[in-house]
Amino acid sequence: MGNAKSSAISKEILEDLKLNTKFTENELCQWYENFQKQCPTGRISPEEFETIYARFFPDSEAKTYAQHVFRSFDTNEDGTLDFKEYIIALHMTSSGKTTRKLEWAFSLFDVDKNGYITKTEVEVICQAIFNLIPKEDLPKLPADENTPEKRANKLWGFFEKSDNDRLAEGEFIKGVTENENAMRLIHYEPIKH
Ligand SMILES: [Ca+2]
Ligand SMILES: [Ca+2]
Repeated sequence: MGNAKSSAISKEILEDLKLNTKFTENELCQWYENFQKQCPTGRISPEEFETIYARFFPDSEAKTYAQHVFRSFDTNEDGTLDFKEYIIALHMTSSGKTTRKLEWAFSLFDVDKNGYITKTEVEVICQAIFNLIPKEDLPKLPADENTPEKRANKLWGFFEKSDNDRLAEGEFIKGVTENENAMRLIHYEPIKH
């Protein structure tokens, strides 16, 4: 679109985002302006997203995790993040309501987007989370969490499923809501020094 720079945020998107996030109209318009400056095409590519993400994790290998996060926010599956998807991402990773956050966490773990989480998918995401942990923090991890496999086993164990079972969204949300260790293990949390 030739007039991308001067175009304002569409009313439809604005209303939708006001409804689905706690951001104000002013904040959303400000972000839209910044978004258009930094991203004149109006779409964030996976590579751009990885670059943005890497800045938050200068001491780690954030690329695989960034790819999974990207996938989970690309809700229309067109391979890019538009403004709306980007704002929802921002909202989820900062101030989203708990249930919405857990719905997002479910979509992060549901790698093939079939509506269920398998143990293999838990292993894939645990590996990506593991890559975010700075090397010097690895020796500080509990003995039953100090490899991606152990972390995945421990997390999967909280859901009381056999290795070949699969986990629906409601079971996932219930499981992590009822168990603070499960809640902790689905995210990367920096070790407090
Ligand atoms: Ca998209
Ligand atoms: Ca799946």
